[in-house]
Amino acid sequence: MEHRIWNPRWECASRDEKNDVQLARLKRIVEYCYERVPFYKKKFDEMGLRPEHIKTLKDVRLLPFTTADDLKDNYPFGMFAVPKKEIVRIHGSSGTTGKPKIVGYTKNDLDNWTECLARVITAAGVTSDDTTQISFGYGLFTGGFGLHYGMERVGAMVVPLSSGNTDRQIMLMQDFQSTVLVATPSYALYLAEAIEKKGVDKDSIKLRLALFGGEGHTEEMRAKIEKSLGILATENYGLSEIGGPGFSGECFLKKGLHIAEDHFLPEIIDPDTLKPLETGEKGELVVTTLTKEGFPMLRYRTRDITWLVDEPCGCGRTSMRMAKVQGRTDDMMVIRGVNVFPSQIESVIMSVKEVEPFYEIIVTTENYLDRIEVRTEFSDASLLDDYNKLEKLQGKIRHKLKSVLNIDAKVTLVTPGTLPRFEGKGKRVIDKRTHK
Ligand code: DLL
Repeated sequence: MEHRIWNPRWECASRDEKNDVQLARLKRIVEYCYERVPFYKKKFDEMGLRPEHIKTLKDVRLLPFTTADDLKDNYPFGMFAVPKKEIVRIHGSSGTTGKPKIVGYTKNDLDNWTECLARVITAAGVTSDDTTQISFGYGLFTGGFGLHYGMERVGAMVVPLSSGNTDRQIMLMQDFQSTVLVATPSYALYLAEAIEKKGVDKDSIKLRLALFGGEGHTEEMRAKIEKSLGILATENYGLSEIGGPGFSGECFLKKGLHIAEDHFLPEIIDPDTLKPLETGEKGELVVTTLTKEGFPMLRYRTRDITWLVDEPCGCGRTSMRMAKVQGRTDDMMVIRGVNVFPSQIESVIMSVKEVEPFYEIIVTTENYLDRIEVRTEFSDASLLDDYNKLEKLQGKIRHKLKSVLNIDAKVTLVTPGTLPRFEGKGKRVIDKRTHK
């Protein structure tokens, strides 16, 4: 198979070359923000900081952070750097409650965004021979439109199905002989299950690749979906605040997500002390956009936990990579003093062969203590008639959670098909605690 690099000029540039362009762009964007965004001007003035203080790349550390609250406070258009007239597209965060975080794109922003996606898409192995089914929601969510335009730029045939209506998705996937699926891993899992349940002839499905994004998933979960759909799945990452997907994506080697360093400057910080961490150290990803005109961001705190890898990849790209996101700082649950990420529970569940890859985590307070319940579906329906076996399996999972994560969880096994399935991003943690 041919493995193309969309833009070798930038994706294979030397570290020096990249640092030079990053520094020039950093200086320019800092000045631009200072002049055009009152929020930044005020912050700089309060700190006694002037754009000319930025002399090296490390000086990015002098800049103030930007947080989700800053976006909220300036809702909807307060942080735009150009008049509304120059904005040609709006997108926003996918949260379902409260006001969305709104971001705007100029014509150039859309062009750069599409370029970044063309890189991610090509790195995943998509070519102009592919037919791609886009099962991300189209709308304020950046996933649908972002991947859509990127696919078109690469020359793939786009089937813009959006999410939901699973039977129809399967029918059209067969009729159009789709070769690529773009979806959240949760939706891909749902689709895979539906294909299985309907008894669809596997030979009538021509999928070979999937591009997952919009949420994390464990390697174990990825392996299950890959096996069930008979595909290779790569993942890509981004967030609305920095423009959506296109920030980073895996190549077919799946050894970290390649970052578009000519458009973004990544940093890792300690989320508690806010101190910068070195390449390879795990912490919170912070991103400065280097080329955005409509909605530039200086040191945006993503809340996503990862680390950076600065070594050339076997695919030929030299880009800085980020490790698969380990979780969000705000997803971490402290259960009776033990830090637990939902992804760790997912790993344990995925390693138990007698259960389905569906689960739910319910956290409550009982007598002032945190209590965690993990619900998952047993695979073998005949277990319903055998209480002893069911109890034994429950005990086995409970023991595994205890030995791997050191948490004492209640494990509830439920009938196959009863836990929620998701058409977009999954929501598997229900935290009912009064004090978190
Ligand atoms: O989810 C952008 C996107 C769409 C990325 C499609 C990739 C593909 P938001 O709705 O603003 O934007 O949500 C951003 O989703 O901070 C992460 O916590 C999470 N996220 C996105 N991609 C990944 C990933 C889009 N590959 C938030 N792994 C981010 C883990 C991810 N988490």
